[in-house]
Amino acid sequence: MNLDKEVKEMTKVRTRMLLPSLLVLSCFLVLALAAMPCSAAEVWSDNFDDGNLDGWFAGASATVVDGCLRGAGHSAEVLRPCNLSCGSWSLDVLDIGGWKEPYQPGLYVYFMGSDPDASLRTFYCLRITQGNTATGLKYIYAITKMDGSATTTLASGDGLERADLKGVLHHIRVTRSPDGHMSAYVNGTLMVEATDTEIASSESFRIIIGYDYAIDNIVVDDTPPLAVPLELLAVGCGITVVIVVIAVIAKRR
Ligand SMILES: [Ca+2]
Repeated sequence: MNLDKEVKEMTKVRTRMLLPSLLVLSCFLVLALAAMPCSAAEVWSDNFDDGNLDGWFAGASATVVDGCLRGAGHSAEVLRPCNLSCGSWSLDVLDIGGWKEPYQPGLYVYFMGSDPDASLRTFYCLRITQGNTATGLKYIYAITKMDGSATTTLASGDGLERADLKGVLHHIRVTRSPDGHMSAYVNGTLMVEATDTEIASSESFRIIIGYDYAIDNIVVDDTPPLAVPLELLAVGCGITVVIVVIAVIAKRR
């Protein structure tokens, strides 16, 4: 047996020895991927295209205009029963202007909250306000908590600096995982995240909006957010495919 042949034979033997563990590893990866939630489970949604606020408890200044929820006064409040504590809350928000009008309250999305009549008030809220920068304007996103006695800011993050906020469309998605990790994405970009488990249950979904905003396409979904980022999932899939291909080639030799 010449040296070349010997090296080839040794490589073959080594690959064969490694095969069982590679196959077990790939099986684990495939099973892990299969266990990931992949189908959306909508709990409720409203696109306001029916022109009304049926299903909501709405303040007098809340209204529907052109298929969107609007606040006719300085601020409007809408609320509906919702017991979701893990999953996602999505909505589209169009900034329709009125920037720097007096009494502008921003936009508060209380994605988890106690019954408004409860003696002990609790909530987690995505608070969107506006701020000045050296050359323009920006949105400021914060996740806040009311634990029954005081409101605290768990985390906050700044949005992009812009010359003007009027006409900006945000697709907002807030997620909360079973371990209390909350993330707020704006047009797919993570803006703010925090982990808190003090409030474990919810009875209501509530929004307070100023007249600057038009809200549409609210979707509440109980699919737990992915514990593993999509990028890592893609890498996992890639590794599995490579391992399977190596296994097949080695077996055929
Ligand atoms: Ca609509």
